[in-house]
Amino acid sequence: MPEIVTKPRTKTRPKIERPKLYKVILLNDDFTPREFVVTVLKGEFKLSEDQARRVMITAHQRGVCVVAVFTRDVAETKATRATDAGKAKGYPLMFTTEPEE
Ligand code: TYC
Repeated sequence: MPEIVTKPRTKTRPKIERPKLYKVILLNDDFTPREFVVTVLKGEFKLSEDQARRVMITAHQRGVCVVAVFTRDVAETKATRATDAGKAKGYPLMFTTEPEE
């Protein structure tokens, strides 16, 4: 049987930077129906009924609420799609993004 000779790894792996993360933030307004906000949070951000209600109520009471955190592209795409879902119904519902510290 031929011997299997493995040489120790000498190459160093290049360090991979962790991508910066972005928060998607829900803003309160006086017009969008609560149920519609909950529906958008479940559909676009895959929140459970319970999570969606808590996020909606927090934004309603405090003015804003962090919905979730993603890489920049995903955060911006979801914020735009969720804002557009409100716009399509004539609501001023608004999602923004901001980088994490
Ligand atoms: N404030 C809205 C109302 O009373 C409900 C609402 C909650 C709208 C959260 C937006 O981000 C929001 N109908």
